Formats: sequence, structure tokens, C-alpha cells
Amino acid sequence: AMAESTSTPPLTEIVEAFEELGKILQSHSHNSQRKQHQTLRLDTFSQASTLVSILFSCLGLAFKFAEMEYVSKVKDLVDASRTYDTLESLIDYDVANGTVKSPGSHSRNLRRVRQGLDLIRALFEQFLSTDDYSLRQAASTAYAKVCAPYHSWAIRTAVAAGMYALPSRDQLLVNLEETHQSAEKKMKRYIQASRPVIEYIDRLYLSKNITLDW
Ligand code: 1PZ
Repeated sequence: AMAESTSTPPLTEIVEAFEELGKILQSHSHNSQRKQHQTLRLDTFSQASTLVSILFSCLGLAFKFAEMEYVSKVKDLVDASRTYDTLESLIDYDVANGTVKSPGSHSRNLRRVRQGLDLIRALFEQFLSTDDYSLRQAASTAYAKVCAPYHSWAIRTAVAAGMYALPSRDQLLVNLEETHQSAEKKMKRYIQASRPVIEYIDRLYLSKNITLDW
């Protein structure tokens, strides 16, 4: 047993939660004959998404505004889970009301949270692609691919400035309570586990004729 820390490292909790979501999606697609009717409960999904906010404290103070944005969107989904059982029923409600893309709607917040989860996936991918990348380079590339196309000029400028305040690769690992080896394993597991969840959410919108260009 370790003397310094008895808590679970943040990446472990996140990875395990998303692997659980993956299992749920897989089991449902197997037992319903052919029709691939998958179901994800909103409470399960929003709880897993809540865990991700731990990462912000590992990235330093630069992204305080991003943290507040992300946390408020996830909180909205957590609150909505008292009313809606599944991600699909939440979207159905906004489709019926014509509020899918309305500012502050649950469906819009779900889309934002999905982008946050995808951003982390892309960041880990960049982080692992080469040791020569600083965290700033990895995060800039990930952000440019996943979020920048949907963000305003003002936000993109603020994010670009914040990138300079990111910690070094080694400092990030210290903050995450990981070694190079342990972080690599867990980041790969998150990349794998988050992909089906992200694709599932995208398919939900597409199945209701909602485009993904926003
Ligand atoms: C993985 C971390 C990479 C390192 C740094 C990358 C920082 C990205 C910062 C993104 C800032 C986004 C700030 C505000 C965006 C808003 O325009 C939208 C508004 O949505 P609206 O209210 O109009 O519907 N908000 C969002 O998109 C929600 C927040 C997204 C933040 C994602 C970060 C997730 C990363 C978590 C890991 C630390």
C-alpha cells in the first residue's frame, strides 16, 4: 500500500466509468435481435461525464472558464436525468419542441458535453502520438480538430492564449498521479472506451435528422 495517497488516480476513475458505458452499449446491441436498439441512461452518462471535470485541475488555472462552461453543461444533464431516463428521450423532447439547438437546451448541452469528451480523446491521441509534442502543441492540435470549427473567434482567441499557461508534459503526469507508462495505458483505454459512446451520441442526433455541424 502506498503511504502518500489512498485515493484513486483521476484517470482510473474516468476510464473505468467510460468502459462501463461501453459495456452497456455493447450488451444492449447484442440482445436485441438485429435491430441494434441501444440505450444509454442519462444518469449513468452524466455521472461519467462529471468525473471528467477532475482533469481541469490538472491543467492549471488557464482554463477556469472552460471548466465553468463544461461543469454547468454537465450539471444541466445531471438535473435533467431526474426528468428523462435516456439520452434519446431528452433529445425527443427538444425535437418535439423545436429547441434542439436553442441556447441552454438539454440537447444543445449534450452536444457540448459530447464535444468536451471528444476533445479529451483527441488530446490523449495527440499526447501519445509523439514525445516531442509539448502539452500545448498536443492540446492546440486537438482543439483545432474537435472544437475550434464550432467556436466563435473570441473563444478561439481566448483558448489560444490559455494554451501558453498549460503545464509541461511531466508536470501533467505528476498532477494526474501517473507515470509515463501508466498514463499511456489509461489514455489508450479512454480513447477506446469513449469512441463508441461519442459515436452513439452522434447516431442519436443523426437518427432524428439533426445535423452535426454546430
Ligand atoms: C482536453 C483539454 C485540452 C486542453 C485545453 C483545451 C481547452 C479547450 C477550451 C474550450 C473552451 C470552450 C469555452 C466556451 C465554449 C462555448 O462557446 C460553448 C458555448 O456553448 P453554448 O452555451 O453556446 O451552447 N461551450 C461549450 O462548448 C462547453 C464547454 C466545452 C469545454 C470542453 C472542455 C472539455 C475538456 C475537459 C478536459 C479538461
